[in-house]
Amino acid sequence: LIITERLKAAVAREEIVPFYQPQYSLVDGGLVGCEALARWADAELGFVGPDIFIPIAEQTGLVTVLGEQLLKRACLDALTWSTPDRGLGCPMVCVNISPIQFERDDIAKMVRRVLDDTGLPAARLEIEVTESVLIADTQKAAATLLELSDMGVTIALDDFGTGYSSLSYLRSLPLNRLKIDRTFVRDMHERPAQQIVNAIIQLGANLGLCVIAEGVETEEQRQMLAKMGCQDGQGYLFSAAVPARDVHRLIEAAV
Ligand code: G
Ligand code: G
Ligand code: MN
Ligand code: NA
Repeated sequence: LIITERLKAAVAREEIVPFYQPQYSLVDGGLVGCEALARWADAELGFVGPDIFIPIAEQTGLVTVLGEQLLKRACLDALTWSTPDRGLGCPMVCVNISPIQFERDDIAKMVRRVLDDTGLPAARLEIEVTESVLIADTQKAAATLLELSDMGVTIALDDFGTGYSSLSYLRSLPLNRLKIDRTFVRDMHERPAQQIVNAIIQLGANLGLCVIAEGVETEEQRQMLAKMGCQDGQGYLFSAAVPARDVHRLIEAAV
């Protein structure tokens, strides 16, 4: 298949790069983090979305090399976000790890290697996993997350509330953050979704987890979330993912 061949070449040339979507505190407006989202512009195929090429990378095994490449790039980019006067106040970098990659590779070892190679402090890195990483081999997944956590890397549970959620994960895993799936935020004008969002926020608060809402698109949603006590938000209301070179503008614009 042509796309697989193009993808192979793009990975070899390191043409797939992270863009960054900012995450803001709904309390004080501060820029708390940037989620790395893979972007590929191919000379022949044009723009190809990660929803297309990540699954292909998973099927072909390319995801191992691509995943490490993107993580390394993200760590190097994040190092340029630190300004001396801000110190630890500089934004975290949040990187998605594919469930397939999580299952197949030794992710803890890979992350350790990348942190050592780049010199990014572990505390600046957040790894985003979905609940599906816990399905195949819960014991192994838990051990890997614990290893990451012991390094000082923080762990976010992505797309929370969809998929095969089991609340027991929340007490047995070293999680730092829940990301409320954007479908709930989208439907928040309706009672049920609003109640679910509220319940997740309360759950997070009771468990000492930070909660971030994904897919915040309207001012109304932002205000509702803030009123409900949701710490952070991310979405088109604030910004779509931007190229690495534009992140400094987001840093300067934030309060
Ligand atoms: O950025 P966008 O909304 O188009 O992303 C579509 C999907 O691809 C999302 O589910 C997102 O989590 C996933 N995705 C984007 N970038 C990466 C990445 O670097 N690694 C992995 N594993 N998934 C990614
Ligand atoms: O699965 P994950 O949560 O990593 O997916 C992130 C995806 O969500 C990216 O593809 C990103 O482009 C997309 N995204 C980011 N903000 C918004 C938003 O406000 N609305 C919608 N519909 N998608 C968003
Ligand atoms: Mn994500
Ligand atoms: Na998500």
